[in-house]
Amino acid sequence: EAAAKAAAHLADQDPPTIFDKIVAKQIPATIIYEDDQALAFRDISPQAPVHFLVIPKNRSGLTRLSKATEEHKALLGHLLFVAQKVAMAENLGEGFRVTINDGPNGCQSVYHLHLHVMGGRQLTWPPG
Ligand code: DGP
Repeated sequence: EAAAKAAAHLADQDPPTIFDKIVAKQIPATIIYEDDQALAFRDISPQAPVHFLVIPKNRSGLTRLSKATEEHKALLGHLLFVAQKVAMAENLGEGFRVTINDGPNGCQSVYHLHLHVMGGRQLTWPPG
């Protein structure tokens, strides 16, 4: 209870992101999955034939993965579960990649936690 309040307070202090506007349906996005906690929509700059993002509707302090606390564990698990569920619905049974960019070195550009899910072609490794 106290931890949830602290997380909500922190979230209030984070500036709104473009993804908050997508959650609020204030700007358009191609939404392909939605539940009470998560939203999945197609990336505006796809790096693979299928490239979508999975985000928590309420960031609750999760501007980036490295801000995660014990209270976020269930939400993080849920986002990963949604990633594979939507990947299967997108016919990515041959395989796909889930990526989370964290911070400057991780090339993160939107500070609202998001999972990239990419597939639909042979991906290569290592990434850049
Ligand atoms: P990252 O670098 O990990 O923070 O990735 C942010 C991703 O978000 C990037 O692949 C492009 C995508 N993106 C940024 N703005 C928008 C937007 O307004 N709509 C959609 N659909 N995707 C966006």
